[in-house]
Amino acid sequence: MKPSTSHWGAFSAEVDPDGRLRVEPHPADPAPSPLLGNLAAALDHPSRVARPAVRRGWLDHGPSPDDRRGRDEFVELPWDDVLDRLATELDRVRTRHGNQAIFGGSYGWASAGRFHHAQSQLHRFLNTIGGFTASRNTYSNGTSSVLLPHIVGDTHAVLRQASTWPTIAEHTELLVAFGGIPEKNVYVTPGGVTVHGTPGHLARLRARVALISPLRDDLPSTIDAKWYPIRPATDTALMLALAHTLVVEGLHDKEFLDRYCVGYAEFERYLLDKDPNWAAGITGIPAADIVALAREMAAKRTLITVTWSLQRTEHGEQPVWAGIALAAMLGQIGLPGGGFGHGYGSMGDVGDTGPELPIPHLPQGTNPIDEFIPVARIADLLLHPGETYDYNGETRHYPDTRLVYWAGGNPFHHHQDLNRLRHAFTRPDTVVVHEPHWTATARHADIVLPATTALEREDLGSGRRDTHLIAMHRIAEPAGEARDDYAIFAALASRLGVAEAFTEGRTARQWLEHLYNGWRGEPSFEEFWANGELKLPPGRNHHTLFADFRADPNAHPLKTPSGRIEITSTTIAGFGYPDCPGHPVWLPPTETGPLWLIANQPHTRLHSQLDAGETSQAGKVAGREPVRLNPADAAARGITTGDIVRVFNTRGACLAGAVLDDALRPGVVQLATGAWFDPIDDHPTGPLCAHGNPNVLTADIPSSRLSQGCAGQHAAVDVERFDGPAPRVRALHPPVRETAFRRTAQR
Ligand code: PGD
Repeated sequence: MKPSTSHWGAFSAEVDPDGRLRVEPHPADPAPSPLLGNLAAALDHPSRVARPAVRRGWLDHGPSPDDRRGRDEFVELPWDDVLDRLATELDRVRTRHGNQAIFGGSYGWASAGRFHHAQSQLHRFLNTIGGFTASRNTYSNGTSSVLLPHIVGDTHAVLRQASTWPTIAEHTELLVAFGGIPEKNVYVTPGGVTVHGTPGHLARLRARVALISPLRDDLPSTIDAKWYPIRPATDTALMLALAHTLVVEGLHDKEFLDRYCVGYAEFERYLLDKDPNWAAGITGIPAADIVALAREMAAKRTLITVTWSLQRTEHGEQPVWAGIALAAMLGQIGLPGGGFGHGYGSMGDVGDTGPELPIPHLPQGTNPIDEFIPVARIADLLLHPGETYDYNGETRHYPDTRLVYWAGGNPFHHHQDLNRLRHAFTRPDTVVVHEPHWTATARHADIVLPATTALEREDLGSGRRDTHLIAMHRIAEPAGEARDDYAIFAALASRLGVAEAFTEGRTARQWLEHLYNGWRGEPSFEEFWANGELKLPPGRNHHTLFADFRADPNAHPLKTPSGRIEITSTTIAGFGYPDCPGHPVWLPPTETGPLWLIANQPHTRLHSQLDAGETSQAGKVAGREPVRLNPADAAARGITTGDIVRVFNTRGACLAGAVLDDALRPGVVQLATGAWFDPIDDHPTGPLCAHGNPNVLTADIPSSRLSQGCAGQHAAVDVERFDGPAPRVRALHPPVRETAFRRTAQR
């Protein structure tokens, strides 16, 4: 067995003599992730890209905008031929249009491994050839990462140095969890996680938990909680009514608000008519429950947590900002077990006790081009070159993009309104994708280069707050003709005359040694590699967010303009954005519909990764992604568990497999992200995704003009039983002749 790691946990693995991948979780892991069951598909699934492939239209007619992308056939060609063509095209674009015409934002999680991190490889390569238009922020918390600097100054502290679980377990008496603490997400940390501590911490919670979510299972069933089945997208109204109750009953901490905050008076004036009856009508939570919860919050050591999913919505700034304002009114920010937290249950490292250490990484060099887009504006970039948009107080414009280069991400999974994205992808001259699998993004490219998976190469693996650095050994030979992203870029760099600048003369193994030695001298690289891992020094068990600030706000001011928590921000007010004014406000969603879709993270895979894997496939219903409905909504539509249903709105439609579940409040349906997009253009009911990708339904609108974050978590939809002949799901089969891969162990 050889050691390796993934975003969802460390493991050792080997290929059996009969060709089967055997995987064992790391012995120190008390709660291994079920997603390890997907790994075998990373080796030999027919969806692997076996050989370099070029789209027929691009090959025959050359680079140009083309609406056949995603509908055309592919021609497999030898590596050298494709690399020659691609090098020529990169040179044409940078010479004729300038490097800003290359979009290399290439968002995506790719796989664990510090050196072969696909996005870093791409950025280093593009920087070496003169730069590219980049992307900023993330789909995870792109709204908060723009908002928080204005409100509490330090995004890093909130997102990465949250109060730890042991501190919460010991001190918190009441945990008010907006969005809950969904256990499925805590198995995942970017880069890897060796010891999954959070499930154990959750089991040890002593606090009473108020679960505020439309989904009852947004909290482990072992936790005894009161469920407040709130209407989606209305948490801000509930927070404002809780704040209102604190004010009218004199339960707010005036001293804390005076000493540690600015702009409270203006917010209090706004609160005057936001009483519990007003909020009950919006949220569906009875006014008496709101009053009782506010009183309990004031009486107990209370931690307010808001998941990242709540900011992945239209007006996503508001629940984060209102949650901070509410916590400030309770006056417990900086006290153990009290205050505010953001992202518990959104990611494995939030509240974790592992060390926060710099981990070796591939230097990306410097991008000479200063153009960027907020990451979720990709379709606007391609559709509206030259047009202006607002972002965090700036007026920016979209550069004219001729070439899109993607490695390690799947925009046809992660972006919203996929039919609009398809249209946007007709615009560039050339689209290049490195992928291990024939994902929808690969199918919408002109040039598809087969990339190895982490099991097929050597690397260093460790995540934020990981307890170990893992020597990721090669477990199997590359599938087909797949090459490492590094090898692909090195070959292109050589054709473009910058080989030395890109590789610095090192092989991949020499890079690993170089990165390791630059990070740590002891033990030697050879020893570390032979051991298979290095245990990192322990982190801190107890930590309270903003404890220093609370102890002495003058010695430890926040990095906001005032040095205090900005309940009203004059900076944001000064931007004059109606969709994000100067303090937290209630802004209703612009869409309404018979049902409200929650498009959340799946529990059977990470995003769209390894949808072909066993764990992911075992979760499908009628061969499609499961959509959960409340039994009352299902009965009204004549739907029963196991039916194929059509989920639709004005933007698009998808098929899914129905599951009836009273863990959803009535009026809510839930369809996780990540089923590989399988578009059918000419279906009699209109275009649809046969497989159940919810991003055909979500709106490609920003959370607001402030952050331009993605709003993919929600959509107004309806659902009907699908009685006709159901189209076959083709997404897991390659668009070229199928290759029978044979797993072989690495010798
Ligand atoms: P992944 O499925 O992880 O999704 O979006 P992201 O694009 O990161 O895609 C990673 C891709 O990289 C996979 O296709 C994988 O095969 C490929 N890959 C893996 N290893 C390698 C490698 O070594 N080299 C190369 N070249 N490729 C590799 C995730 C994004 O989706 C995120 S982070 C969030 S939080 C968003 N969440 C939502 C949401 O809540 N709701 C909706 N509706 N939409 C969302 N989209 C966002």
